[in-house]
Amino acid sequence: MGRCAAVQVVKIDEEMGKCSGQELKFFNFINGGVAMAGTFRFTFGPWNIHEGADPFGPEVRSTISFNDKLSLYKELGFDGVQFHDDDAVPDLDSLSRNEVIEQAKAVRNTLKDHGLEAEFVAPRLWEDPRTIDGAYTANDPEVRRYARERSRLSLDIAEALDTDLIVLWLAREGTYIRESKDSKTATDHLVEAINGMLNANPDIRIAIEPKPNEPMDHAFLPTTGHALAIAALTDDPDRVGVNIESAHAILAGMDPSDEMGFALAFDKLWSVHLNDQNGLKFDQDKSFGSVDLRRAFNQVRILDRHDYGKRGEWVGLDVKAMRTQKDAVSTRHLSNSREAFLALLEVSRSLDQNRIDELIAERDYEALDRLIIMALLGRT
Ligand SMILES: [Mn+2]
Repeated sequence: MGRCAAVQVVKIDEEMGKCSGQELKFFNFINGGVAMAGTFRFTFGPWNIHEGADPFGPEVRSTISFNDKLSLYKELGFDGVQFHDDDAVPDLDSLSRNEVIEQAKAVRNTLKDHGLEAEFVAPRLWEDPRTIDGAYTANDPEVRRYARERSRLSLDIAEALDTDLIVLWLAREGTYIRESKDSKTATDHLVEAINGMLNANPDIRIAIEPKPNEPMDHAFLPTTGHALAIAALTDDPDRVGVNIESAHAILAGMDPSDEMGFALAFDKLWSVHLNDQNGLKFDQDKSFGSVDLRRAFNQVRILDRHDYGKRGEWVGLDVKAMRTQKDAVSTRHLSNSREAFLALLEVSRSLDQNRIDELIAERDYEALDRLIIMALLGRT
């Protein structure tokens, strides 16, 4: 946090040098228009550029090294990097705490060389064999202890990378069968784990990323409401918020923009994972807006209307390239998602709010519906 609006203005001037004509038109529009409202900075995690393996087939693209990925960020229009703990420090379980910190500091220098910043660090607690049946909520106390220790290393990595944000995607904190864990006890264990992090570092903030299922049948913190409610049970509720992923909200049967609005009302929306999802199936991480343009529009609109980004929050994309993409075009999902966000932002800001207010006052929602559809079709 703490990145002021003035810095963002400078950023946007830097950005303009490498913009398309259409984007320049957009920047001119906002610079001359709505009082410098919301200039957004974009981020993604290195896992968004990947080899294309899925549960039914092997890798189909060559591996791009972490450093080579970093050199792609700027040209794709991104200024920030999201990290799993082991994206920053591979094999951290086999290293001493000092070694972990040293390696993370080296990554921070590499980021600086690329003109990039770290947005957050997320402890990856779902791949180690010990965490097969959960990490913080495992029935085995030794596993829970491992999870808490690894999480504390994430705090060290975050500090070394110059970010105060930890994201918790609680992948295996749930059940395959109801009787295998007690949900009251599991909630207590989650609070205990979060308290361990809050008390280990007084500056760190924790953003829980809710998801209702996958890999588990049922997850213990499926929605934004659950995440904000558990914050209230912790030792420092002010330092526990959310990272809302569009697809996860859709999988929970929620509208992502409503989830975001709810978190914004609590001042707890500290990160987003924008993407899209085509109905109730496996988590797809499709490009932003690729399934439901109006749903994407409403996410952009709620973020922009309530000054998301003004206090340093990043617009995070969590999108997966289709397996069919060839190597040379395997990053298009990222630039396309960012472009969709900016185009939808332009649509949102071009709307005649007075006319919308009139239609709301008249309760003529058919006319409002048409106004939005025509705006999305570019027929205003
Ligand atoms: Mn996802």
